[in-house]
Amino acid sequence: MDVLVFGAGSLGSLVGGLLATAHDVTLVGRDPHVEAVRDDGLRISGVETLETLPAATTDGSGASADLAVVTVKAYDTATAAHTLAAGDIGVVCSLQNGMGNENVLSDHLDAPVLAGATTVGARLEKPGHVRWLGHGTVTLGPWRPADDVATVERVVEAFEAAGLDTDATADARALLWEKLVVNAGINPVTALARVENGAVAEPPLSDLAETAAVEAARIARADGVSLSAAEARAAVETVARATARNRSSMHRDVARGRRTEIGAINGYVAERASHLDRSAPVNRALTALIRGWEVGVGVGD
Ligand code: KPL
Repeated sequence: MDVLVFGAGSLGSLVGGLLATAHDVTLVGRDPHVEAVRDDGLRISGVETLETLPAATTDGSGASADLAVVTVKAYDTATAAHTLAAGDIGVVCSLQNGMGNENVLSDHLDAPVLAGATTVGARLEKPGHVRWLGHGTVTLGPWRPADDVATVERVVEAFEAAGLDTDATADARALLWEKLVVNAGINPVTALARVENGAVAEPPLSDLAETAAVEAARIARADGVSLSAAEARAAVETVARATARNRSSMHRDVARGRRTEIGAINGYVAERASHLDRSAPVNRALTALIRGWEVGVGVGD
C-alpha cells in the first residue's frame, strides 16, 4: 500500500516508520527531520530498535496515496486537508488529539475519513530518530455513515501488517470522546504544573485532573455518548499511571514555547457545553489559563 503520513512529528514518525516495514511510506514533515530521514533513514529505538527507510518530503501537495494518515497538530488540520484535497488520496485516517479534526477532513475531502486513537507513545529524540516510549494499540472507525466497514478493515489490516496492534470500532465518536476525556484531564494540568503524567494520578493534582475529565464525560453524555463519571476517573488514572514517566504533548508544547492543542481539547469541551446549554467551568478555566499563557508568549491565534 502507498501510505502518506502527513505530520511527521513524534507520533507520525513512529507510526510512519513502523508502516514502512510493510508498505511504501512517505513522511511529510519539517526540516531538519525530513532532511535527516532522507539522508540516513529513520531510526526507531525504545520498545523495539529498528532502522527504516521511508521517503520524506516537506511538501505534500499533489501527492497520491492509497492511505493518508494525518498526524498534524489539531490547529493545522485545515491546512493539511487543503493540501490533501489537491492530491489523489484513497482513504484518510486521522490519528490526532482533540475533537473536530475528522469534520475538517470530511469537509475538504471526498475520500472516506476514518477516526483513530492510539495509546502508542513516541518522542522525537533528534532529527531522524524517534523513541518508541510504550507499547499501545490503535483503534480505527468510520467517521461518516458512508465510510464503510470494509474500508476500515483494509486499513486495520495494513496497520497490523506493520506490527501495530490495531482494532476496528463501529462507534468512532465514542472512541474520540473517550480519548478527549483523558486528554482534558491530563494535558492542561501537566502543562500548567510542568509535571510528568504520573503526577496527576496523585494528590494534589489528581482532584483537578479528575474533575476536568468527569466534567468532559458529562458533556459527552449530553452529546449522546455513554461515558460515566467513574469511567472518566478510572481512564485518567490508568493512562496517567501507564505513561507516568512521559510528558504530555501539551506539557512538551509549553516547555518549547509552542502553541498547544487546548482549543481542540478543553476548549472543545467548553464550546460543546455552551452549544448544548450546559456548563463546563473547569474546562473553561483550564482553557483560559493555557490560552492566556499562549497569548503572553506570543503563540496564540
Ligand atoms: O495523548 C496524550 C498526550 O500527551 O497528548 C496522553 C495520553 C496524555 C499521553 O501523554
